[in-house]
Amino acid sequence: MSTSEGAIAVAHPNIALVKYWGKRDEHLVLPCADSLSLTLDVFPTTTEVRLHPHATRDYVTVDGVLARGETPRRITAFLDLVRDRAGRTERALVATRNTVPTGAGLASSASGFAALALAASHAYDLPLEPAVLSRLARRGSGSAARSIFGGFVVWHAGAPDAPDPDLASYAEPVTDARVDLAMVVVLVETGPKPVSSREAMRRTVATSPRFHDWLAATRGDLQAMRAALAGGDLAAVGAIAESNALGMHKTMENAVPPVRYLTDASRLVLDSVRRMRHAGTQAWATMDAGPNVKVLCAGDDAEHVAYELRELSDRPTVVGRSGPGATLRTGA
Ligand code: 2P0
Repeated sequence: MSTSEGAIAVAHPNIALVKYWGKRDEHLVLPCADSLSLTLDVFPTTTEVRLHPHATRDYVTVDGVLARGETPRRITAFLDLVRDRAGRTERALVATRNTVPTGAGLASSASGFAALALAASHAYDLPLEPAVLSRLARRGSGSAARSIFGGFVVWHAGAPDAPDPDLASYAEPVTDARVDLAMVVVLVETGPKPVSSREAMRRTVATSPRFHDWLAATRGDLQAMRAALAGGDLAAVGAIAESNALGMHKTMENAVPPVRYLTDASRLVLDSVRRMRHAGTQAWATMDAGPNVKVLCAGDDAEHVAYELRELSDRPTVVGRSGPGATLRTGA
């Protein structure tokens, strides 16, 4: 929905097959390397931005509860970017709802800032074309740049020596992918993250002796992943994604002090995935800044893989498939 004074937008999380881990510019949220993801059709975030001309500050509710601290601070900083560009000054009421199970650590900042970017740009009468919206969402949270688009998406880091590096770093759909990929999310644990991904990335860049090797490896993975998607090679997609995720975790585990998101329970799921693979099921794992494991498989195998993982891990599973980009909600 979009009127002169408010808009509602919906966006979904994305899971990276080739990860973003490390910024070269914190203020502009510019990554060190390109990344590539699949936007899912589960766990949407719905965000309403309504202008409030008489308010002296922004108000933010998350799932109906007034938010305090870091969340409203980041949202106000983001709205300031939109207001600057639109030449507007009104404060706003921002109401956001997630359907992610509490503490699932499932990229709610990606869906959250993608939905906020779309709703806020319309509320402030600043409709933006998708690549520009992606650059804007990036300023809220890097991975949000990718959730502007559906399906497979590549986020360009942009050349460090570009005349305006901000202009060069945006996401766009991968149009030649020929793989039907599903992701079975295994909800390993709930609870807050030990360290935010922002701080964890900062620490990894500054202290991990593996960081430069990680960058070289992930750049190679990106090229190989694009070829595997275009070639319809599911086994290569799965193998590259799993090795990229393990490499990212190893890199941050070598930071000082180490960043450890994977728990014993995560490692048990990883073992189950390996055993399933040895038994002939095409399945590979990826993990982000939290203990949950997402298991990649063919779309046709997803229900069977979800069933097996539920039996093996005794944890809930959710099947995610290729989902849409951020959309305005109409008729609200
Ligand atoms: C990714 N992650 O590519 C990587 C892999 C988590 C692991 O992007 O600091 O919330 O707001 O730009 O995007 C999570 O970090 O971090 C993330 P900021 P973001 O999906």
